[in-house]
Amino acid sequence: MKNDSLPLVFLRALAIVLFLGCSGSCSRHVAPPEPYGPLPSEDQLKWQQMEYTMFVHFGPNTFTDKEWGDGQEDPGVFNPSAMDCRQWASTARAAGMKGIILTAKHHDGFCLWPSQYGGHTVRESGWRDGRGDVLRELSEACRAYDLGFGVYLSPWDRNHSTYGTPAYNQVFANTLTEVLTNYGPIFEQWFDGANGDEAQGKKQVYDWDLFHQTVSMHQPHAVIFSDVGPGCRWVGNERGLAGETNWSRLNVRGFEPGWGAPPADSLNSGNIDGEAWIPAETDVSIRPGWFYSPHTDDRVKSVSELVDIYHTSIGRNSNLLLNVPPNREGRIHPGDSVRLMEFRRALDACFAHDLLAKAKLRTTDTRGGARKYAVGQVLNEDYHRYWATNDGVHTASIEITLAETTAFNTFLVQEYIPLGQRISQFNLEGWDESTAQWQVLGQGSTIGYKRILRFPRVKAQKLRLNILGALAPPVLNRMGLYNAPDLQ
Ligand code: FUL
Repeated sequence: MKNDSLPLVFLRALAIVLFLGCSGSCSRHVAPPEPYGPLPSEDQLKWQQMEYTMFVHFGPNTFTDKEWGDGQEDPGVFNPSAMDCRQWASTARAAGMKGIILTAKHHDGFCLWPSQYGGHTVRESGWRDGRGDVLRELSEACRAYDLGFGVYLSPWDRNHSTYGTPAYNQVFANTLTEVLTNYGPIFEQWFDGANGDEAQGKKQVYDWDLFHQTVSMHQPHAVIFSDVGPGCRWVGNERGLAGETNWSRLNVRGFEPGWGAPPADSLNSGNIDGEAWIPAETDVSIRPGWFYSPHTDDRVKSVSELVDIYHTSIGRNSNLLLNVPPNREGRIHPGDSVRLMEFRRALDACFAHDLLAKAKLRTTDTRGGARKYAVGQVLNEDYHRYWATNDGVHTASIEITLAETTAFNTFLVQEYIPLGQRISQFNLEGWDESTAQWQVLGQGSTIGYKRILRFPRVKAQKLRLNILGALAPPVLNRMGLYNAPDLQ
């Protein structure tokens, strides 16, 4: 055995002394902030982190130029000539989307899989000799491209003979079961509340409890979308606009999807005192209609419209579900896919280079003075590291000093929502050298999972984020600063 030399013994002793010293003060345990209000489940958090997904409206309406089929269409009209779900998936992937939600059954009742609970399906269409199954092809394509697969099933069914009778609820639950048990994991179950035939004398009282239980039983991780969640909620319009104030909490007691939905402004802005965590999802189409029509080939939204939608949805604490309807070949039209790639490039050009990478940050408050909650955590890529303030501190500032005077026009900030949504008012200021004053560049109310402020380009070296109001001590896990190039 080799003898330790004197300096080595000395160094070891020093290390032990330092370690013991540190375990007293350096690693002093400071408790994390108490959670505030209702919280996202793990599935809701994963869903929120997907941010951007593709909606696909496809079915007989694709071939008939209709938005709402009446269910009397000859199933033979459904006949895509060059069907290719892998093309949908590769397009979604290249566009930066994280999943695809398909209209497995729209209001016309036509099933895109050969359902045994009805006679109005791909089987009756003759497409692929009646042996086709769009759900099979798309679920496999999504797996191949590492995308989540979700389904929209309309409870409103203008074809099924039992619709309008109590028996229909079980038929719908059986139909759901078929979809939820045959195509692998479903990340989102999309329910619209339409009950359109009520006006025409067919009143269906939907058994929402049965529908939700069916989803929970077969796909416990699926996030359920509807006007009242429970997983995520409709944003209250189809124009791509989440509320400037947008709480991920909603009061749902006494409400139900469709006619009994919460008021549009609650859907749009959530409720500050909402009893359940039900974040907003913004669904909007890249074309004027939800279904493909050759008449809208030249009306695909422009890049600047799409960038605006990005900012009024993802930039306002909402997920974006962008509808891209396949054409009569069963493929995404080249005009739509080119536009999606241009949109992607515009987003990358904005967000690729974070100007805060080398910034110095200072704050008015750090929880327990602990490094674990230091303000530098907002530059850390680890989602679960965050800056937090002491209990009772509901207003605070973060001062940012850039390496040099820099031009920018976009600011991003994220609350650490596993601990709830807290901030109710904030602004961003820039230090104006010429007047030696702080100048307000942008302001907002809620932040939530993600908030992005856009403002006219300025040059500054110093900025200040002021949290002016919060329901509990603020907790931020991300900040970013960007200079988005002007769109052509
Ligand atoms: C609504 C439907 O009536 C529209 O046709 C479309 O599917 C939209 C996404 O949801 O409830």
